[in-house]
Amino acid sequence: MPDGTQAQPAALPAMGELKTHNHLLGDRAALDAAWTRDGYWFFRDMLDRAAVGRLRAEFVAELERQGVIDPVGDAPTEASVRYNGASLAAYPFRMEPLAERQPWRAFVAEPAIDAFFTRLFGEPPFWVPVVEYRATPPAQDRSRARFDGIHQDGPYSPGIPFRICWFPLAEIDADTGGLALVEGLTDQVNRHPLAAGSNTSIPAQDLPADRWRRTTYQPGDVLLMNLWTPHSGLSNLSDRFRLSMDHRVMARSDRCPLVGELVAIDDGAVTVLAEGECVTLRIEPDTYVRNDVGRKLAGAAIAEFFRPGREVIIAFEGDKATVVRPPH
Ligand SMILES: O=C(O)CCC(=O)C(=O)O
Ligand SMILES: [Fe+2]
Repeated sequence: MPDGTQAQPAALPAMGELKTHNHLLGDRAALDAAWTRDGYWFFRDMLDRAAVGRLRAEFVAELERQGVIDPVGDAPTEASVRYNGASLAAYPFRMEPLAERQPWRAFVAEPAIDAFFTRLFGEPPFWVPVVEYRATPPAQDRSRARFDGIHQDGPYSPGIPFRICWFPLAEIDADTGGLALVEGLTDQVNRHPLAAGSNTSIPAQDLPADRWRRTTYQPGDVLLMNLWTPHSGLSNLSDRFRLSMDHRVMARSDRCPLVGELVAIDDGAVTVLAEGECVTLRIEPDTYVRNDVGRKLAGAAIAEFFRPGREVIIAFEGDKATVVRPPH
């Protein structure tokens, strides 16, 4: 390195534009082919903007409560929700107060939203209650790499074949960051280097530099991603909040996990009350019983972490649980 220069974060690869898949809606075979070829479906401006606006209003109200934006009153928030510079020392970076209110439930129950996904799948959707509410303020450290962490979602939830469903809630342009993905890498392989048995971020240089895609996202757009598609959030270099929600969706007739209230658990079995029915499944040593940060639990640690009454998500084969995880 020449004298006097500082280590710079690796430059962001050039970003191509996402394809749109709007024209494939209603054509099952073409949708499936695009899913395996491209690794995503991007639907531009197909969601009801008023419904998306009602969800955004919940985010905006929370940002006002946190004191990090000025009250918006009647001003439109579709394009911009500006950060007012207040301290972020106590800012809930994972929007915990919002997560507790579970606004996703009202959102997916909106008739227009439900109708879109029912049309997409040709049957009603099943929403896996794994949801992240993101209201990302401008990056404090503007010199760090723009990739938040390149990953695939598949290796973190083996056995639950959901589709990631990423909703921009206000405009997200190149400065605001948003989501970037690698197109056409859908082989079912874990691309994460392992360190001490755990997945670590995928290095950008392990991926083809000319396949990165993003777009200027608008409320009303939705991006669904294959579990094997490498992707990353990009840091926010704008002066406003980056607002998005990511959720996980399946078709009703897919192999959906059980979602319900934990009745009992130990290292040999789990009983859950789901849709009015009590179901007991075996837990074996290779059952991925995981905590909220993805660590596999065994023995007494299982009953210590999972308390009866809490919500659990369980994937299974026959009478054996393959994954037991909390929603968050
Ligand atoms: O929104 C982000 O920054 C990342 C989202 C993501 O990784 C996902 O939806 O799976
Ligand atoms: Fe992800």
